[in-house]
Amino acid sequence: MDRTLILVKPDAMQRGLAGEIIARLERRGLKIVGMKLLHMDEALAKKHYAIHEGKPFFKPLVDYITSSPIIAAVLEGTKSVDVTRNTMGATNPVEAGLGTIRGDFGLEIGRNLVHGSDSPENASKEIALFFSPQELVSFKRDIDRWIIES
Ligand code: D4T
Repeated sequence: MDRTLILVKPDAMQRGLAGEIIARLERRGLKIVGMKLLHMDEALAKKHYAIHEGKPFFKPLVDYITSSPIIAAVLEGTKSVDVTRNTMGATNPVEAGLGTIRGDFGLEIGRNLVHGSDSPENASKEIALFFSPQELVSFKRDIDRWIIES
């Protein structure tokens, strides 16, 4: 399964950009196979960002990601991790290219609108943090059509 996890972060939710962000990823051809609105608690935030524990931006990052409800979604499609990350743009919006989500809407690294898994291995782990298998649908790809199987 070529899947990735995205999070529409609190700044994007507060600015009313969730639809715009998801639409951009959908228009590239990625399929939404899971989606939920949730308010991350500190424990989930610390697990999700465990790799950054001990870094100076860790606490602000956890405070920020838990500051309001967010949207978590699982996207499926060819090279979904890479396609999602190049649609998002560089982590620091100042360095993100125009035409990318962060390049078009962001300015601060601590308010960079959207998360996307950075490898297929991490995508699997992150998807399991946010979704049970029963919460995901599977699609059967038939050249240019997608048929919902469940
Ligand atoms: P996420 O994980 O949110 O999709 O972002 P990236 O994959 O693009 O970037 P990351 O893991 O390196 O950083 C996670 C998160 O921390 C914030 N951050 C990062 C920050 O506030 N200051 C920093 O110096 C860095 C490197 C932004 C994204």
